Amino acid sequence: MSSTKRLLHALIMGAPGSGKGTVSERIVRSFDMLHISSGDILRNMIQEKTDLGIQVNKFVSNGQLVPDELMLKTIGGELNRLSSADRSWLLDGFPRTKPQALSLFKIAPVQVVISLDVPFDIIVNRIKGRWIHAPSGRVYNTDFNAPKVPGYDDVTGEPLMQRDDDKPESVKKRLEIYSEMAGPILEYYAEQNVLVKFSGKTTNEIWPQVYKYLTTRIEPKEKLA
Ligand code: G5P
Ligand code: MG
Repeated sequence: MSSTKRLLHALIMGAPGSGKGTVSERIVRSFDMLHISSGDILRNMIQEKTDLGIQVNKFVSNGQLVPDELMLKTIGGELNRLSSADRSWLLDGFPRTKPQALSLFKIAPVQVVISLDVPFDIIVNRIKGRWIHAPSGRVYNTDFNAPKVPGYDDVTGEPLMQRDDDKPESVKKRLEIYSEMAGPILEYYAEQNVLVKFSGKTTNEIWPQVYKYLTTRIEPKEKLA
């Protein structure tokens, strides 16, 4: 098998609103990779009001991190499934703390960490216009990638919603937590030589760089439009 056909286990990191979900959607459209978002998993549990969903809701809706032990309970099964999956995958939103990174290393080491670097003042503005389709995790923005019919998902036609944690006070808290927590994790992955940083003010500026890089690691299923 040629090296470009090998399975790729990747993470996407970046501040809240930096475009992880948006870039991930483009990655899975262009490359045969599974996208697993810890935030989407948590929001689905919260919406379904499962026992774990009720426990995590108080943290998520206030913009706080879910404690590590509880987080591992919610996502541990998914990580074990990934470790034995015969697919390339892209994990979005996990790990968020050094202990989470160490747990992930034991279950499923990663070969690439895509780090998105977008200025915070730009992020605050774009989060105000975010709408999501919660069941799929598809993400829209009234200024950037508006749905075809305002308020409804392009694929299913179901109603879109705004996230509880997109209230300005929660966004501020999430950005503060990211500034505090991300450094040690980025350092940890830099030491492993798997960290690749992509900087820009818009997703359209960042995406071609990510696409070009990933083509050096995995065969694309479609050419960049
Ligand atoms: P999440 O769900 O992981 P965050 O806070 O890390 O949430 P978020 O908010 O989902 O990240 P994103 O995915 O980086 O942001 O960004 P996005 O949704 O793609 O883009 C943001 C908006 O900008 C969208 O409206 C998009 O359309 C628009 N946009 C994109 N590009 C552009 C552009 O170029 N221009 C413009 N104008 N707009 C653009 O985590 C949520 C919570 O879950 C818990 C925590 O409570 C967390 O706060 N959680 C965990 N807790 C502990 N440990 C973990 N591992 C956890 N994972 C989740
Ligand atoms: Mg996201």
